[in-house]
Amino acid sequence: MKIIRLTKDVTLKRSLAAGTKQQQETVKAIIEQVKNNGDEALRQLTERYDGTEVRQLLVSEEETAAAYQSVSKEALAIIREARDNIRDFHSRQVQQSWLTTKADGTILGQKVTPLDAVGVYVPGGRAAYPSSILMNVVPAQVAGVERIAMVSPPQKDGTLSAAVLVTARELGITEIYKIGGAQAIAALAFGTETIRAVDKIVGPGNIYVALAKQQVYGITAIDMIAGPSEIVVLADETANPEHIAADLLSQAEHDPLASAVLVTTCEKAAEAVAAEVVKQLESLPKKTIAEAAINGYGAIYVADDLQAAIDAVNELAPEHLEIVVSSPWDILPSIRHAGAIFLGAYSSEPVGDYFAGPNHVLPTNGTARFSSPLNVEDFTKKSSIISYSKAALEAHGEKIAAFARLEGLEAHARAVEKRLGRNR
Ligand code: HSO
Ligand code: ZN
Repeated sequence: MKIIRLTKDVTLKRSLAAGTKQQQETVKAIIEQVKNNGDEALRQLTERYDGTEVRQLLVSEEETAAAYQSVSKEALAIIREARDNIRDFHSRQVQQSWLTTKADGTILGQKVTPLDAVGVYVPGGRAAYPSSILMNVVPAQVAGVERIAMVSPPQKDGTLSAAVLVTARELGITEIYKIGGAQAIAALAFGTETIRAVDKIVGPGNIYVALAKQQVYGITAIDMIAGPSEIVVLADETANPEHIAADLLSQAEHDPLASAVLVTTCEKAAEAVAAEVVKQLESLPKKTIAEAAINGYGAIYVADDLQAAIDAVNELAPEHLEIVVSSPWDILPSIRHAGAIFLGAYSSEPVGDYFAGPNHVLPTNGTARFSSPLNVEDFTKKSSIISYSKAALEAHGEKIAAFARLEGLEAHARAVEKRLGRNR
């Protein structure tokens, strides 16, 4: 791993997948096809891109029940415990509607309403992470979303993976369609004969899914488009190099474009972690991916002091930040930009990926400067409540009418004045 002395103007690299013109065009054509031909287009596109014929798009009760045979009791218990932790954490995010009243009888407020219908995209193959299903579905359920439809591309034999079906069932999701790619996004956005349109689409996917989400945005809402995983570890001389290296590799194994960065005040720690990374890479099943990430966007920065290290972290605005220094809680107030912050020697990043409760769908690509983890609020919207009494309108109506005339909007002014007994 490159060891770099941190200077003021160091720019911390990151990656962003944009999609080629050709990919954009392909996605556009797929969306058109689904819009025009509905279910039939879905079947044709599934045959072309997933190499399988799917007559029945909706997963049957029997398929889900059968999936339980391939998931061990132990795995099921872990999924359930993680689900409960995630539910518990997210229930603290629920926002209440509120009303406030003034002496003149004015009532103002905010009404929180869950979205009616949400679509959750679950990628196929090895990236069909049960943990991501929990992270995308639980906040929607806690928000009170009534209809949650899941889509996932079928495997070559026309089925979905057992882990996906079981996780969905453990969440009480019964509306699952065997479709993926841009065509699934189009179906959720525009609806087909069998699939009703949703109000928001969430969940990770490949570049075609990301582009499709961008193209249907406005017809439906979408979540943020996730970039490759990122981890920054802020460490001093007290950190265990073996542990730090392992944590860096945990995100490196996600994607050759992932970024794994150590910012440290200790030169010796930098060297020890670099050596450990090389050593630990050797035995990793995903060595090729992790190695590409480490050599690509991986780096170790050595800072002159803790403040310089903190500045670098804020500059990076990482998806995940681990603070592994002697007093991590003292640093916390200085951290302004990070999706999830892990404090102390035992808060390894995967604790948050799977189990602790906070969401693992986090802002990437520096968007932690202005975005938050996926949360319950993402599945609600608000309506403002305004109720004026006669006394309130009489007290303030003239000013409102005057403001309207300031804007040259006479009809606005008259609407208010009519109620003040002034007819023009
Ligand atoms: N660390 C990933 C989420 C994940 N990890 C899923 C394991 N499974 C988000 O950057
Ligand atoms: Zn992860």
